[in-house]
Amino acid sequence: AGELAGAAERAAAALLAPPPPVRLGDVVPAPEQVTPNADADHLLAADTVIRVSADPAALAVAEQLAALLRPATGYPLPVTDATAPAPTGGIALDLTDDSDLGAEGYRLDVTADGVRITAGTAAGLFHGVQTLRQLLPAAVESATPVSKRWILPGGSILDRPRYPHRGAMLDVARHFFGVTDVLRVIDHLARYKFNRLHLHLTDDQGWRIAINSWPALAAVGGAGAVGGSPGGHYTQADYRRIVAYAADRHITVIPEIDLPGHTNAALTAYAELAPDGVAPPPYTGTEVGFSYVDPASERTYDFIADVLGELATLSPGQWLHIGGDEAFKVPAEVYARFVERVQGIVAGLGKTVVGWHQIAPAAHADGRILQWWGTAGDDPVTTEAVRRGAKLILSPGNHAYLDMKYDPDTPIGHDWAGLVDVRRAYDWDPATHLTGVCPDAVLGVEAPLWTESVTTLAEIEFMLLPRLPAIAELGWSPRSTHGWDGFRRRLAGHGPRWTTAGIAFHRSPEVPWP
Ligand code: TNX
Repeated sequence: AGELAGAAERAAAALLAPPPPVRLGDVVPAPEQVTPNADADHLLAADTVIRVSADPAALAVAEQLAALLRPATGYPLPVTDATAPAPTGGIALDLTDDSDLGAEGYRLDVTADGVRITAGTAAGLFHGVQTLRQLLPAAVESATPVSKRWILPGGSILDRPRYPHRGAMLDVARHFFGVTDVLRVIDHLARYKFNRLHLHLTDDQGWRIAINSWPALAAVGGAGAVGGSPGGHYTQADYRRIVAYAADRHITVIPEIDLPGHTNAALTAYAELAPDGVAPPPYTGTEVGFSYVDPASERTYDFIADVLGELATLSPGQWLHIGGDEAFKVPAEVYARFVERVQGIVAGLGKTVVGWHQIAPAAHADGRILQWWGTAGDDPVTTEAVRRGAKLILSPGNHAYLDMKYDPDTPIGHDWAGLVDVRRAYDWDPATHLTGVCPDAVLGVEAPLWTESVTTLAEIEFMLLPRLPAIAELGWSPRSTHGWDGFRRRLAGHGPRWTTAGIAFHRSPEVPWP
């Protein structure tokens, strides 16, 4: 009986105990270098001030930091110019020309007297702010004031990304997701230091971006979705809003117009693009590979030049994604010449072309990027394209696909590339994944979410979390930090953060959630 009472007491004590303090290294993605100093914890206070270099982009990051911290702390956290007289301490955001930190790196120093984030760019400051956010208690995610000791663990972090391309893809064609849903996804990407959002804007089931020169694409081609769900499309103003919101979070949007296949929606709007000149009916199923725009018609290339031209104007980023996957009905030779022409159109617009790895057989074009989505880890055609100069983004279906089921019981998603649980999403190395590809050719990683079976924002979040942070860590953290046990322990601390922020996620049994 005494033993039982002891156990009950211990359980009660565990319930009453404050949650364990966040440690300096408890960050996802894992930072490059962490140097804790147990004697240097810093306590935020009601009179904490945020001081920032006099630079508009840095000032914007300071305002974002204040906006993150104000709701839960209830502190006013005024943002002031670094040169203005202010009490010592507080939080300082410093832009310096320290070239060691690169385009996205930062340094974070926490001492008893104050907190300082140093970076060479506003993007670096922004990533530092994401780290700072994770170092505060999970209650910082609360939308309303919480009474807490807002303590930051003392010490220093030096952090830079392993890869320049850290992306996620959202398929808004199979099911349409409105602007506010996309903005919320961007928020999730920003937390984990992603810097690219690839939007799969067109497919057989829907055309989701208004094109002024071909208005029926969106008006007619955007009307439907998989399973008869409501369709929809972004006006150009909507799209600009997404691009601007992403840019404010140092994320570049990469628009994809999938060509020559996956084009049934376009053909429903413009029969002249169809190989037989007949508009097909709208498609609400989930088969692939049956549709294509007529590669033998000059009108097709006018259409492509117009569409990509408008998108290039709307997209300040460097990249246009031309799809290229699963054009099963187009003969290989015809397909290669088609891709070469489209690559030329993209180059003519001053942009860099990205395509799924099926475009590999086409001739090299300056700077072109292939997105690998295979499951084999070995493909001579892709290897050869890389030898001719192509760069690679890695999205292996059996590790990085967010539409794969976690386990046999996952209610939505696919399993053609196998089940992708959190460990499978995490345990691979982009540098060595594709046999015969030199590590220098790898630009980074991308996690695609196809949405044949995903219909709501909550379902998007359920598929993203907790796998998105796994892909984030592969893209950001040096390989020396890689380790499943450490990762799942750090990841576990994010469960309460998501819950507090009202974000749905999959409580994977592989992760020791508190
Ligand atoms: C293959 S991956 C496709 C998509 C599907 C996806 C489903 C790729 C480039 N093409 O059209 O949505 O599988 O997992």
